[in-house]
Amino acid sequence: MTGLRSERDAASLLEAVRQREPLAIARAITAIENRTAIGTELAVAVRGCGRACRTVGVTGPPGAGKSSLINALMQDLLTRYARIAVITVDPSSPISGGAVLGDRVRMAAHSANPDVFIRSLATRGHLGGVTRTTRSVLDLLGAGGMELVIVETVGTGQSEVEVAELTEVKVVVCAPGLGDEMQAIKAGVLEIADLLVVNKADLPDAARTSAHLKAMLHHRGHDERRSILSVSVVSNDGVRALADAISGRLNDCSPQAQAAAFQPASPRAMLAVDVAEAAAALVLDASDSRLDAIVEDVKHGNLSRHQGTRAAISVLAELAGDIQARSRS
Ligand SMILES: Nc1nc2c(ncn2[C@@H]2O[C@H](COP(=O)(O)OP(=O)(O)OP(=O)(O)O)[C@@H](O)[C@H]2O)c(=O)[nH]1
Ligand SMILES: [Mg+2]
Repeated sequence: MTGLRSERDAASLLEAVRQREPLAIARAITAIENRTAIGTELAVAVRGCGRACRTVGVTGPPGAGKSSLINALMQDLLTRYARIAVITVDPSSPISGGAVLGDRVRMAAHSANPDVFIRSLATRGHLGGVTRTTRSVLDLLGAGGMELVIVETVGTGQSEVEVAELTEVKVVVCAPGLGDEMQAIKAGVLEIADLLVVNKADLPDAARTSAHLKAMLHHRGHDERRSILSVSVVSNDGVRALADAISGRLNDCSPQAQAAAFQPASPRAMLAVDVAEAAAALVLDASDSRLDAIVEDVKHGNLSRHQGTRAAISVLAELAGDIQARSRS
């Protein structure tokens, strides 16, 4: 272990991340997820490092076969990218128990490979928090020397689109036999797709699913000739073609597009991220009896989390005023 004296020490943890130690990377991600003081410090220190790695988003309805597909693509992708990380983000559930276990099992074939890092993010489902945490984790993985990061998102809502926007190439996976799976591909998800995949092509209904998807593209005014890739993890058909398509898309990405994947949508969004980080640091570090009281009230249910947040913002505003007044005198 290089210089990892204590997991409490952000500088030594960052050094170990830069030495590509998997344990240090895992610990640093936990700190970022839990928004501890060290996590906040790390997030600031690695900001922008995500530009060092290429990024692919894999998204689609639950059970479409996203994890199985990533597992099947891995061997091929490892010939092109020396170190690969897979992170699973489930914005819809606070604790993604079953899905996480399933993903682990499906990617078990690669979990012993030192060049593959697999991690599920237990996002807390805060507004904007999913995106911010994922962005910081991508930065951290960049600092840890990953060449490719694959982000799997479960769910079909707006936060999924936001997470996908952090990646350069977006793959949308669907499959037959998911009931009303097309309904699950809500507006926005289809629009962001660079590559559309119908997985489980070995199932009899796969052709109908492809036709349905094509009709839906047409209905929404998309170029219906946009290719839909048919893949089966079971028979391995189309897996190589999908790996080629992903690498091809990544190679086509201009450096500007790559950098844009790491830019918040607007300067105001950037300010929002910075304010949230500064506020989080203050809440964690300030010794203030009013903040302590709010924490207790939320803990005991006297205030809802929302009310607690509003109350904390008022206290932070007063604290910020005090700091300003002191710097003026
Ligand atoms: N027949 C068939 N089954 C598949 C194929 N790919 C995956 N499956 C099965 O589909 C189920 C779901 O696969 P997952 O890889 O967990 O799907 P997922 O999209 O990652 O699921 P969540 O992470 O829970 O949203 C599993 O039982 C897989 O074995 C395929 O190509 N053909
Ligand atoms: Mg999965």
